[in-house]
Amino acid sequence: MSRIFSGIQPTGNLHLGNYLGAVRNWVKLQDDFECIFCVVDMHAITQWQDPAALTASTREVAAAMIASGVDAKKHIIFNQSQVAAHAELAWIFNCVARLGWLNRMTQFKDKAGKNRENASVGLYAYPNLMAADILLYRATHVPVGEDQKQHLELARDIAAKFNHDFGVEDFFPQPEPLILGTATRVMSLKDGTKKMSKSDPSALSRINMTDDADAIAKKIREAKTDPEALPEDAKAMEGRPEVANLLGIYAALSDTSLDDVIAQFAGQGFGAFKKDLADLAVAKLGPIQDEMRRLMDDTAHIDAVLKDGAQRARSIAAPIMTEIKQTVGFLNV
Ligand code: AQP
Repeated sequence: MSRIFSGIQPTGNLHLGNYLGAVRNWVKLQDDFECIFCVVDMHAITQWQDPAALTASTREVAAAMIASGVDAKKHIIFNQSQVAAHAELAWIFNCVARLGWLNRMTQFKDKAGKNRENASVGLYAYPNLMAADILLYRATHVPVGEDQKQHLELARDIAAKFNHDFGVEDFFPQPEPLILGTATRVMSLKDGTKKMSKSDPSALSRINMTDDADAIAKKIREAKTDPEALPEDAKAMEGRPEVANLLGIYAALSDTSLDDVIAQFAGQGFGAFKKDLADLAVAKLGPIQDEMRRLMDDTAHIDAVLKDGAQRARSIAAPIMTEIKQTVGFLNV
């Protein structure tokens, strides 16, 4: 069976975009793939994280996966730092990847911003760790959003260069991107040209997975729109990114096509639509959020799930890591 690796950073504020763009789709992949889902805490610390908040967010992301329907017995859920081989392989890949390759990574430029000199070395080397995450398990498929495509390309380049440099053809597979038709790119509720993001300073820009019904309704009510009525067709939506975003969220949450949602609300005002959208979001997210809360109150259970997952992840990784070390020429591995 083909193997999937995918991850989410426990950087706080897990949001509707993480759910509709990632976790919800993972649930659908479980029947067709062997899945390894990782709370990537080592990626998270490439930017400063308060230690207690990191611990809490790690549990929150795991709870969201379980509450959304990921089967932690059949598949693997664990937090990255429990499997030391991620760091070991990332170091080897630091020595395989070329500076020129990393210099081209747009996410580093975006995240480092103007203060590049002050960014951590970890943020710069982040794509090498991501390549290690995937290749440590010889994963064949990686569900990726647009923003991660460039990093996956880099993982493919690293795999090919390792195979070539050490004369081990096909040792690492070329991991394939899994572009999911059902994945929705959710944009900020305050700016339809920016993706909904954990790190957006405006709390009103995103719906957090921990928001209650009132908070969800308030954020949708206050979401940016424009003075026009809702569009009559998809063409009339052009140049109205905030409107497209809200309609897209409605379509994703109701599992209907965007065209059907446009037809349903064509010509109406935003008041009634926003109320319907808020009711839909509360109805769909509510049961998941209730289960998340229950799980987060039972930290011993979440910790046990993550420990069990890590143990199984280690047992897949260990023989592959031994082979990698032998290939590199490390002694007594
Ligand atoms: N707005 C989004 N719409 C759809 N999918 C999204 N994802 C993130 N934001 C959206 C998907 O969620 C998964 C986990 O993402 P991540 O935690 O690795 O970090 P990210 O992509 O950098 O997410 P954020 O929320 O934007 O975090 P910050 O603000 O810390 O950078 C990925 O599959 C991602 O595509």
